Amino acid sequence: MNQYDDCWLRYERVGSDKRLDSYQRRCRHAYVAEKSPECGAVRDELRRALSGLLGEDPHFWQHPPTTVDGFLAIGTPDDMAMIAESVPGDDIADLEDGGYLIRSVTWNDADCLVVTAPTDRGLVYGTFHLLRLLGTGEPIDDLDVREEPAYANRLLNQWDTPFHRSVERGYAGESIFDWERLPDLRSRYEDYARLLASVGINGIVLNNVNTTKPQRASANAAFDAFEGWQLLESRRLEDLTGLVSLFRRYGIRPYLSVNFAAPMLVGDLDTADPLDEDVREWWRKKADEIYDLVPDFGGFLVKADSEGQAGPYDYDRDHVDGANAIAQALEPHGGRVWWRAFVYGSHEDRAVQAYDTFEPLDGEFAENVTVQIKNGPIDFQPREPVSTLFGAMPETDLGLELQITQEYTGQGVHATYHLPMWKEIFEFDTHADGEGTPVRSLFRGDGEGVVGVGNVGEDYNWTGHYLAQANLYAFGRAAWDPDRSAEAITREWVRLTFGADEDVVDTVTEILRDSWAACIDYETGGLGLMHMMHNGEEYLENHYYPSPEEWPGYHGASEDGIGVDRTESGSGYVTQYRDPVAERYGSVETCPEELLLFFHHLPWDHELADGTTVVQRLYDNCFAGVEEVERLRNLWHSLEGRVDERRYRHVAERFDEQVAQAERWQDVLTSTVREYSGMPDERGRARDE
Ligand code: BDP
Repeated sequence: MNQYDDCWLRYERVGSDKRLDSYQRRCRHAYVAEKSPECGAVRDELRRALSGLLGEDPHFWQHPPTTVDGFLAIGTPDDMAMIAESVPGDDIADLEDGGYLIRSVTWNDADCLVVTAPTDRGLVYGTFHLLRLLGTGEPIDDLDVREEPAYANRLLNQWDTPFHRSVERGYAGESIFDWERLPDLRSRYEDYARLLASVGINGIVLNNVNTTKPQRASANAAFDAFEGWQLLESRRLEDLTGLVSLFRRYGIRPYLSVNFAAPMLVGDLDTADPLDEDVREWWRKKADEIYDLVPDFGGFLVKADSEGQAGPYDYDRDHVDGANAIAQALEPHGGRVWWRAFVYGSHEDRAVQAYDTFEPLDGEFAENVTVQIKNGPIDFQPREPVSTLFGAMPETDLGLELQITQEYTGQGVHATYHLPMWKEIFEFDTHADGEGTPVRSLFRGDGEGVVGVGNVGEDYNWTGHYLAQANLYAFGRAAWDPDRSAEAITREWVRLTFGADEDVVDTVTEILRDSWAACIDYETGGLGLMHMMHNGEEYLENHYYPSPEEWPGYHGASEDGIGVDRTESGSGYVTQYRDPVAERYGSVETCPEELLLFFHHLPWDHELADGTTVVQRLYDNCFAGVEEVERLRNLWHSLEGRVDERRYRHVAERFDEQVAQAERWQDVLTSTVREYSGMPDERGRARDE
């Protein structure tokens, strides 16, 4: 990685002399345990990082040095007596896997730092935490940090389309994985593992959830190229072993997306019926084969019965039958099935589907099945209400699926920061266990966790847009600790990425903070409408341009009003929430304005709390969204000369495109509103006024 493209792992020379002094004293000499692959990764990272931060290479010792003023010791208490003597074993004994402790200690009169953990993976996270402190100029002379992850599973779903070097919904160039050349490894794989581990991600699903060509016809070449099912072939599995051992060094377990019909596609059975004994046997043998090659394999991710992918419905079975048949094969090896709740069905209102399918199955899934649920009931829209399934399946392990990549939020062009959205989701009170059961309090079991659909590709800057790096960073940090404030996570990212200049930190933090709300305004009008993006044949333009006329069912606009009736007398979606949430959303008076038209179909002249009509608020929000993007662009312009030219230009050019695109949305949405309602913007701003 070069100095612009190493994201938040830049390790620039420490600016303050005072800090440099203390960092050098405690970190220039290092005594790191040797035994495991993870310890090798720790040493490599220290070598890279400390030479950058301190301006000199660290000196590694084979024993605790006695002739220096201070040193850094990294290992488990079993690895080294010095650590066992300086940190009482009880202090770390009950830390969760991945947890660690960083402490400033005096040992033999030397000023030391200890990074210790019960597991080697914890040492990797502890090291990255320490390097984050050095990278953000924090004091380290009096450290007593004790950290553990909130969720056991923090997974990245890489929607890589094997053998085609493409990434579904990837806006950062080709895929970084070159499957044809495996087992050859590229240095970029290791850098990717470093980026993921540095924010606490502990598992990666290496390929796209779409593993075969959809059964429905598609004129779109990109959709015809799904061959991910082949990764279960023996020769492909053998090729994987090098790649996964590289991720192993960073504590990251590998997973594969598999096709439900694999026994037919990869094997030679003539059915994939989950209750067929040959099918179950096929999965068992396949699992045995995988675990022989990859003992720490995490398991399978399955997309079944949606968008043309095979599933249990093909055999008149349900999702419990489907998931459990595969899970029984992984169970003896400690592997897990992540079974997606993204399922199609017969409902006219898609929002109703997931709950309707899965809630009745609660308690029937095998112990090693996790039901992976998208944050909202539709599909990664700029803003959705939280899925009704959260908190509704207490007897089932659940995973929360978030989208890091910006499929519906401006793709590789717009600066749209997803952390404020994720915070809203985490904080949402499901009332599952009475008041005070926020989404973030769920997923705490060993088989549960948080999953992000990735945004990394072959582009030199990894994420297509420099500011989109923040989404990857924030995903990992929030999945580690959903209680940490958005402000703190964001400022940390900006400091590590753009340096210590406080004006830059304040400005970029403000841009990121306000970017999501702007996107909601110009892409939806801010009252809960969604899914109005073009869905054409040009793959990359898919879900980018405005096209409300393609989606009458989602905006529900007619002469008499706008919005979709999801109340009890409408599609009934709202009744899937618990009270008082169902009551709050179900009544026009109490439904929050930002979701009003998601739940209700209202007359154009319906008055909102402040007396403004629905139609006028839509106009106002669409225009406000554009103004806001212009303000954010100006903020970025104020950084000219303070951010290096390369990154400054890149972001400035994208902002120009974003403003143009926001205007386009504003034009299309306001003229749609105007056409249906016949009511002009009372401030006379619409294009054809
Ligand atoms: C939709 C995407 C599509 C994915 C699908 C999924 O447009 O590319 O395959 O979700 O999550 O958002 O399976």
